[in-house]
Amino acid sequence: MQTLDKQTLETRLCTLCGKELAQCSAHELYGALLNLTQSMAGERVSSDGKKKLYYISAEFLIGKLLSNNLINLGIYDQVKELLAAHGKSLSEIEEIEPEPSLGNGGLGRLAACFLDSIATLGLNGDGIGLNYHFGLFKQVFSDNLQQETPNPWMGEPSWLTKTDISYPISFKGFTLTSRLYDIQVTGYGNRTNKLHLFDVESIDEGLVEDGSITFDKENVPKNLTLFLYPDDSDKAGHLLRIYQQYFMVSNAARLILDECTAKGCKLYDLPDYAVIQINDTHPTMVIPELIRLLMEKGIEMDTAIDVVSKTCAYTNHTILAEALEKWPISYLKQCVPQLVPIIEILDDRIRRRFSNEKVAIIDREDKVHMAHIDIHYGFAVNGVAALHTDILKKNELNAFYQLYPEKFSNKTNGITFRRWLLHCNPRLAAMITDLIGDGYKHDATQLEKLWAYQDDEKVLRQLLAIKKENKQALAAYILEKQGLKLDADSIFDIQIKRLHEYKRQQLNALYLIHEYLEIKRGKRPAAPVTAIFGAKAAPAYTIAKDIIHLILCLQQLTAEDPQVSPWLRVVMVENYNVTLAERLIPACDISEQISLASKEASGTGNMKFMLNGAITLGTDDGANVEIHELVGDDHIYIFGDSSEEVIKRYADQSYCSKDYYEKDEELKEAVDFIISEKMLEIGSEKHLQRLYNELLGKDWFMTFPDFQDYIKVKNQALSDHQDKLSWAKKMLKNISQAGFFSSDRTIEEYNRDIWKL
Ligand code: 26Q
Repeated sequence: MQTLDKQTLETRLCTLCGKELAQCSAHELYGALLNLTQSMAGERVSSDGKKKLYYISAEFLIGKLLSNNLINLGIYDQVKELLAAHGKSLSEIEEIEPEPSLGNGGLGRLAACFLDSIATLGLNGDGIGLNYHFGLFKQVFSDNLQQETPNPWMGEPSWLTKTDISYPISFKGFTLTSRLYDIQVTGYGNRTNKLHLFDVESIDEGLVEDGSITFDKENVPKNLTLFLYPDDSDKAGHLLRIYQQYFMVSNAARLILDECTAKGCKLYDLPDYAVIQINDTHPTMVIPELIRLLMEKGIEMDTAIDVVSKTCAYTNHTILAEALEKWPISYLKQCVPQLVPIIEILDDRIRRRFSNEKVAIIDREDKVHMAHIDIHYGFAVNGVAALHTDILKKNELNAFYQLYPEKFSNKTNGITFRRWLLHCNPRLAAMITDLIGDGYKHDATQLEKLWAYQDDEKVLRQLLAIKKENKQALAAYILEKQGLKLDADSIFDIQIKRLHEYKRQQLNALYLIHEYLEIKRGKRPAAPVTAIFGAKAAPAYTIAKDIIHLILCLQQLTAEDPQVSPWLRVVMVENYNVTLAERLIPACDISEQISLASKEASGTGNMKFMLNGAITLGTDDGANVEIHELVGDDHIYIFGDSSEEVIKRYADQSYCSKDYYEKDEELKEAVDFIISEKMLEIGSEKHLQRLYNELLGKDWFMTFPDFQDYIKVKNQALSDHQDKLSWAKKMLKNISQAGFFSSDRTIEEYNRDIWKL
């Protein structure tokens, strides 16, 4: 770990600011600290071994960088103390930094955790993605509805460094010039790697009208890197995604070939120099593009295909059919015609080898199945949690598993403990260090030593006290930002994740309606509860936006009813992002992980909550299954149908939500309440009625069958929370077993089995 003595640190900061620290504004200090960390990170050795990993991803949800970098450079405490000595607060300075808006949810955050662990483990590996100027939209609430506005995040000073790397990237009818920007990735006490973000030179932020996220979707030279996942409800949106994806991977492929050639690689030995991890199907076009570029350089097609197949590996993050990318070949012809003959040959070769239509690349409707390219023409395929990988092998990708059993493996996701413990929960981290030393910071499995304190009342009470302080801090923050006054003595029950029907925020909402009605009947919960949500819905995802509307109406309903509000409050935080997650997770008592079993590939929020001493209330889905195995039945609340039952119910098409509605009085009452007079006074009939119809007519993610069990198990958790010491023991068990979910472990597995750096 680097160290700076106090005097050197002060001198360097004063020089950067050009004045005494006490005289500096928070903004000036932010600039100086950014400068200092960048130069310290640059001073670290980043010797390039022969082989390098390239992690290509459409998203990198990196979060704010200042504190993370200070921690990873080993100077956080020194900086904080120095500033305090001059009357300055580091947390005030942290507030100034805008959060980079380069991701949407789990997949992007995972990529960011992985970059941290790759650098921390001293591995030679960079990320490659796009430099979206407005990133994912900013969410604002008005009239209890989500509204989307642009989220500019690139002001000065910036963590981005402009490089002199640039490529001409051709599309049908025009060529764009790219420009590479880099962000340093500081490992915890180890090397500095890079996040490479490509941009277009001709980008025009002026295309975006003030306050709106609409823009001319046809003007690709000016719009290509404006937004992440722009509204893709129409053809222009789909084409724009294809333009973005090709731009990302063509740049990536050129950079990789240039770097390898500079190291003496002869192109046919590319697999000795590079391994490419394809994060979901979004970067899949890197396969045909690399083949094309190798052929341009004189390599014969058979060899090119062979070389690329030995270089690329693919991670699957979903089993939802609608999320698996399939592009009409006509769209590819329209945007990137140079790839089409290659994809046709790749398909042709597969059709000659295998007669099973299911494994074809171009299907009978002339759609290109991106995942199929990855599986046939990559050397490794992995799922992101044990259950997920099993389902891929047994169901979704079974036909491929039969062909290539040796390509498949599981890599259960992980999270970086630097951000998700040391940074976001310094109180808990300090307590852990006091008890077991700081070995756990490099070897997370050492957290198991905490279990020795399972009957130590002092330790258990300290854990409760820390949770309480974190809840008070969160309550103060929400009061300041959203004007909502929360009771830090109530149970904080939190569901924060992308809004999606399979994640079932609507099931949570139905429970809250049920509890509201119970309280109105005079039946109070075991303890006061604050139900907190955070979620963005994709702009074109109508039902998801209706669910947000329902939750916001419940927020108003519970806040305004004096009979209910002391016992039940509903709160939805606006513009949920990494920075908010860092405040919410340490303050959580109950972690809601209630996806329909079989649908959540892994989840990573579940791991962050566990590490911070929240108890999981969840289905046996994704990585919840592994959490369940690690902590045992007594330290988790599991409910609902199993993944086998759910898969069977889909297969035999036997589910009819109305049957449940008609047989279950309490369920019927809760569903009907959505369009009750009371709700229509608060909300919009259009949205509420549409959601009601959706639930009664379809309920595709089967909330009704799990409703009663959810109520029962959740109420059990609320009543168990009353026994403080036994609850604290559950917390301790969860923290002590969380080590498995360090992304350092995950990355070691990727490197051992796939990358072999
Ligand atoms: C695809 C086609 C068209 C438009 C958009 C998309 C698209 C965009 C984003 C498809 C998927 C995503 C993001 C997926 C994602 O975040 N998946 C999550 O990945 C996490 C890390 O592995 C898992 O923990 C979560 O379970 C999984 O949902």
